[in-house]
Amino acid sequence: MTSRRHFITGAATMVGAAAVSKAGAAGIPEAPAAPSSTSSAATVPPPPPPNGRPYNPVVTLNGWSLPWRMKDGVKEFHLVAEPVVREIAPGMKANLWGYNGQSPGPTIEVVEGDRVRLFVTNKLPEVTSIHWHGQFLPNGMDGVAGLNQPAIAPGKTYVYEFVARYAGTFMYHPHADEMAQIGMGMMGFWVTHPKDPRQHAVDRDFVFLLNAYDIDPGSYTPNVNEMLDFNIWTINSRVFPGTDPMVVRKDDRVRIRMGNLSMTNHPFHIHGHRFEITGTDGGWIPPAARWPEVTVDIGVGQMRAIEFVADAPGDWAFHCHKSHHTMNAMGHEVPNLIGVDHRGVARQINDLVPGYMVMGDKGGSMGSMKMPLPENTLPMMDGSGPFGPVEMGGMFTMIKVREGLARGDFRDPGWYKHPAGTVAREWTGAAPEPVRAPATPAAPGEPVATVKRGGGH
Ligand SMILES: [Cu+2]
Repeated sequence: MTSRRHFITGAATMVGAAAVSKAGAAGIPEAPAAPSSTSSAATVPPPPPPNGRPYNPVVTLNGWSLPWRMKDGVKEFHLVAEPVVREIAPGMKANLWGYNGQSPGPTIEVVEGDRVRLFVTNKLPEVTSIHWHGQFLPNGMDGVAGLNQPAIAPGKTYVYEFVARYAGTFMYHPHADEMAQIGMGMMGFWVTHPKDPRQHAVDRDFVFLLNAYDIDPGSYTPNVNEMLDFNIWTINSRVFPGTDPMVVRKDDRVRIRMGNLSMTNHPFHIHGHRFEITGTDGGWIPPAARWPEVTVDIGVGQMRAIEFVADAPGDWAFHCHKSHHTMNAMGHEVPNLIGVDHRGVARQINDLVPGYMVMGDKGGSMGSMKMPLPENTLPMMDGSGPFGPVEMGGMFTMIKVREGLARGDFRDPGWYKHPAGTVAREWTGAAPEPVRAPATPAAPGEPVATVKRGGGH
């Protein structure tokens, strides 16, 4: 990680604000470019703050935190709204809009009480603005174009300034042509750390945004006029197996902060542990008001912070529980053919369309099937684990709990090595007689009901 940290520091010297006039540029900080802009989308654990009040930095999954310049006691950031290319997962790239070379934009980290100045340069072909979701600020800094400020025209730079009054978790996104701009990936995370770093302290603090795209198989650019029918369900504009795992040390207290800027809710589910919801974008929840959960539903425009003690070693799934949200593009709009014997039909179609393949008459399991895909398209379920295909895509990642990791070591430790006798296995001896519900199962040869898939997300 050392080399990456150096790269971040180095990146701060890369001037990205070419569109800004020379006179203006002297007064505003450089706009650092994403350290992993188009070539990779690796998680960049941020270094401790170089100046200002101390805090425990968060780790943005498959993302990074934006460096600032301290000027006369004010933290100055420079965001550049611009088109970006984001690798969604190996094998698929998307033309998105984002900030400073990446979608989502970089995470902004400040400390309660900090005076913050944010320069926003518009390099998009249309007007934009930024709304600082959840912040308490002067009305004219709230970023709703037309209501609180004029829209930022292409090529122009605006400045926002306010005090980060309360510790908590927030987001930022445009409030101009939102359907297009949020649908193209314009959003970012904002964390205001407590003044006292011991308050709300955890060992590892992860953040990510939930977003979604409608990208037709074989194409690169999202359809932004889509209202409901998205087909790429992403964690920070990445899908499994492109999502990094959250690596934690056994017995660490872990926080995961998730914000939802997609157009539907996402019930996120943890395996092997239980958690408490400790924060929303409205603030921290008092300990006495928390209860145990294993799934948290995150509504549109909401943030939830969950906390747990990672006391169970292993590779634990962490994912949206809507099953079509853990699939990629090719999993959508496919008819359900489970239980239908269509070998004869397939033969006939094969005469007309060589290479035609019957999908899913034994269930949807396609982890071991290899079929031709349009270019720049991900298989519906992908990724392989130590025991075979994982058959997951979309909003899916893992929490990897390991003993003896160093503080600040977020490197993927590989697959969990299970102690002998602790893995489910094939049973070849005599098994107890199964007890069945009294309903009669379908007799062989009887027609089996089929259900049309697709629509209604
Ligand atoms: Cu979901």
